[in-house]
Amino acid sequence: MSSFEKAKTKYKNIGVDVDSALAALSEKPISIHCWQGDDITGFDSGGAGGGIQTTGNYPGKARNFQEMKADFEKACSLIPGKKRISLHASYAIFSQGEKPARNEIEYKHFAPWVDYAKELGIGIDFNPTCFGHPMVKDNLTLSSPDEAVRRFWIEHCVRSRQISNAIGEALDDEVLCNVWIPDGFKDIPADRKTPRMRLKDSLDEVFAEKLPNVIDCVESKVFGIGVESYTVGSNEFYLAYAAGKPDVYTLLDNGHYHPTESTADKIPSLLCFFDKIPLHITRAVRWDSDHVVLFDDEVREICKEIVRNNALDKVLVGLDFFDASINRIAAWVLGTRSVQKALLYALLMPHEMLKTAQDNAEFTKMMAVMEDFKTLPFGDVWTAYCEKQGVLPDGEWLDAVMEYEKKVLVNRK
Ligand code: RNT
Ligand code: ZN
Repeated sequence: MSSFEKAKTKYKNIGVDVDSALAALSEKPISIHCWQGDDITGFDSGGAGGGIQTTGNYPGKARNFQEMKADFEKACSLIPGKKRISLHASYAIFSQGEKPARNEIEYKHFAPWVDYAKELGIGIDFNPTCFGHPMVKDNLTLSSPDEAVRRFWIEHCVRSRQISNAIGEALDDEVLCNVWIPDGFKDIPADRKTPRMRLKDSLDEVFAEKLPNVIDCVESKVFGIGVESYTVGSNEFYLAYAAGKPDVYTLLDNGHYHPTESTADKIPSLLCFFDKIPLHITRAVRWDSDHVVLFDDEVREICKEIVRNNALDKVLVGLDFFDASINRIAAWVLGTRSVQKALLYALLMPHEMLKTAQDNAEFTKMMAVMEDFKTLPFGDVWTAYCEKQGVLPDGEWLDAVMEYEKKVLVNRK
């Protein structure tokens, strides 16, 4: 008997069917963020900013569309299951001599991405880029008191939604369009409400047009570097905003809450009221540092909540990390595979038995079953999944990345 067959029997003994877990996992798309490929530099000379930053200077980052495509494809070849690519507006592709402002971008600037997505057979998600730009004034965009600034970013977000819709039409798909803005103050504000009222008005304009191929969402945050004291788009603000708008959802980024808050626990709360929950899975080390996602407790808890609430089709799983200190392709592969591992881990749990135990107040049984589950042969199931999906298992994929680094990345000077 192979180790996989033995593992299957062990899971069967606790009432779990491994084959259906693997089938469910293979159907769940993960939206992989393009910005890990070049440290959020983008193609329109904007770069990061607005309280987010990469650290590190690992050689070989993608410098243009061609290089990013090649790198992303390399990563995809080592990642099992379904994928999507999450684009930022700053990754627009302009033809020679053309340089439209961010409030002038059009679908045609993303059509090459659509061709690429078609080639790979993957979907696209989209993000307006409201940072790393001279029109961010005094750390404000959609909440700015300067009407020219506010209008500029409203136009940018409107265009981003229209582009998302056109991408969705071209791919016969729905495109998640996520609005995150860096707006905030470094020091104690004198007025916390007026900027929020301006943001509310801006969002109303941004979301005014109904677009059938777009899933709209807003992403809150606690603080950023340089904007430590106050964030206009706080959790309460956006949660209330989304609750009042039937077509706007609130995105959970697990780096955007106070360190002892559980993002996993927010999922079942939101599921009581929303039919979709977009996620940015990241790893916050002491702050929203956006380290590469690992197969750790936090990610496992998030995935347990997705799976045990039968919400695989409701929770839109996206990634958001940017580490410039390690091989960027390995970062993509590790981060994505970690989330998939956590989903598989959750799919292998005997949720019905545990829920019944909870209802029967059998808390001793609950604790023991959860604890014993941890030493079941999960690794054998994951390895078998990688094999079935035709991707290298743990312990082998890194060689492929290193070979690519030697052949391709080191030549990028
Ligand atoms: C910033 C937000 C946001 C960005 C990306 C690049 O704190 O998490 O999602 O990381 O849009
Ligand atoms: Zn995020």
